[in-house]
Amino acid sequence: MKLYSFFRSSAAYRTRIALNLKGLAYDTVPIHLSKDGGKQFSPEYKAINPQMRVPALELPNGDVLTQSLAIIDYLDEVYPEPPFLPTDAVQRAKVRALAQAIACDIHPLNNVGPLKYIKSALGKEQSAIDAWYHHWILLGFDAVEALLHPGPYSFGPRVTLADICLVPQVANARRFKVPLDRFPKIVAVDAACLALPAFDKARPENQPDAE
Ligand SMILES: N[C@@H](CCC(=O)N[C@@H](CS)C(=O)NCC(=O)O)C(=O)O
Repeated sequence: MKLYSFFRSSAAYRTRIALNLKGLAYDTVPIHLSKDGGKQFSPEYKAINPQMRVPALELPNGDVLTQSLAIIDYLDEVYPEPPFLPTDAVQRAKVRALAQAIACDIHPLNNVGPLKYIKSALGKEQSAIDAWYHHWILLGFDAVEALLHPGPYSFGPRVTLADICLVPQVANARRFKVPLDRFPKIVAVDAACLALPAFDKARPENQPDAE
């Protein structure tokens, strides 16, 4: 398998964690999101992922999957061990809700494209962009903190999809110096996950394209 990835991309980070948890080997194809205006916009990459975003996962038969949550679902369906969702339907819904709170509500607001647009098209200063970034993470994390039941992972003793989404979002928050002291549960879950080799290996600084 080939993973089109960027070391700092949190959507790619989710996918790397999922691949590592399933014990699947893959080759990383780095797509630099800012060099030369962004390699994601090259015609070659657009042919791979018309959405011009990472990640994309190319399967051995040449099929290309996009959207980290869809890729992670695929991996969980095809490689069921260890499962990313609990067996109980209510717990499954809670895990998915936390994953979606991050992937659908928090992450899009502080993604590269929208931040670039605020800066160049709307002409905002970096301080305004940082304030925007902090605002949406803090608001989102207030809800995430209330939803978590660490034990030691987001929803008990097994890693789930919720952890796969949470850890990369915490990494983003730390990179942008968002204070995390009011989120003790988030910080504890993050630390428990990062102690696992599958999470550690997926960290941005451990990627072949890390800068
Ligand atoms: N919902 C998508 C988000 C993918 C995404 O937006 N990736 C970002 C990096 S984290 C990207 O490639 N951005 C490029 C751009 O906005 O130009 C997923 O989960 O895969």
